[in-house]
Amino acid sequence: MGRLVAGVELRLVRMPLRTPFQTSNGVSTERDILLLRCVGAEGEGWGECVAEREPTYSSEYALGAVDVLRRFLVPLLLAAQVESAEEVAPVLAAIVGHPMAKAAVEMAVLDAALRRRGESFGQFLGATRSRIPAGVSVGIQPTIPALLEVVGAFIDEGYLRIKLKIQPGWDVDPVRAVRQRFGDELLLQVDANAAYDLADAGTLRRLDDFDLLLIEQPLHHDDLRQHARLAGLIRTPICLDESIVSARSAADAIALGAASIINIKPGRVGGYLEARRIHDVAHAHGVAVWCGGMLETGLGRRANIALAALPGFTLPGDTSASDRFYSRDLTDPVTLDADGHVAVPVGPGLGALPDPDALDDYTVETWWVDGT
Ligand code: OSB
Ligand code: MG
Repeated sequence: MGRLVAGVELRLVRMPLRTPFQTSNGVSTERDILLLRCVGAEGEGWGECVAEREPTYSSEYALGAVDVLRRFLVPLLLAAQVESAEEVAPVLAAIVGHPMAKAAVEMAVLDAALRRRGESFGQFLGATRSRIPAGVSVGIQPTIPALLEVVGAFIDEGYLRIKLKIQPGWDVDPVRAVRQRFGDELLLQVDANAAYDLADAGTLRRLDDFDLLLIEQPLHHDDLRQHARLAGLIRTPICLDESIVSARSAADAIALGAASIINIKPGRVGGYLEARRIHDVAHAHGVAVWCGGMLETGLGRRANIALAALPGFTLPGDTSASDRFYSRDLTDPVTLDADGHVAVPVGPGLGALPDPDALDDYTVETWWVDGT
């Protein structure tokens, strides 16, 4: 067999969002996404780096990922002549940090390896379902009436769980309004993106009245101990996102009582293999997990859906359809079925490729890194 990876193409794409997406970190109107295509003797594989344009959700950002990939990670990958995705993380471990950049490399190698042997992401990861329930993440809106309209439209489309972004000043009132309008049966949760302090426990406790599934990342990334304290002060289960960067930190968070639920984002934890290990650790401890999102294209979206079909993913994830964010995706769109589920892809690898025209239209810049 020829080499799995002979060269790597990096491609920065810029995709307009259908509507602005606002979180406690700021508002975005377009998404910059770095794609990584590894090219080998018998085919190619695609990876998607979830780093955003600016380092507001994590310390990584798209052009920073380009730099560390070109300078360090891709040369290491090419020199190692890997033949499987399992070899990637050990090869890249010499470089500290940069999990999103590393995850994109591993994803591309995994896609190439799986396409070569005709296996899907879902088969490889251990998916046990052919479709999964879809949730949707709803940004901070200008007014409560606007929020009710947006949430109502998502419910009409079939979404089975609503997540509201919150921040100080946009928390108790919007949550109450959504609960009142859409009823007690609605699966509802909130995400603070680290916008609160332990001193805000009084405000956060007021959310206990609304029977939320969970509150996601109320406090700072590094505040594991304080999340554990907060868990003793409020009834709403605490779910961690930003704080969980590896299977090790997941084990720590569980042991400390800082999280009773975990949001798994493969990019944040260095890839799909580490994501599966977090699933396994959490599952063994009876901690529920769900699959988060980072406004992925149809590539990363499909990989996330495959992961979310593992047995420990017992809560609906941010695994929405392509048209949640994009009028025109890079790939065939991911769609919702009649009862609010998305299908686990079945084709080899990711089960889809970018459409060359869409790719052309969205590309801002490309770089080629080869082994010579
Ligand atoms: O905290 O989950 C988050 C988007 C970008 C950065 C962080 C987050 C999010 C989302 C959107 O909530 C999830 C999605 O639907 O892709
Ligand atoms: Mg989050």
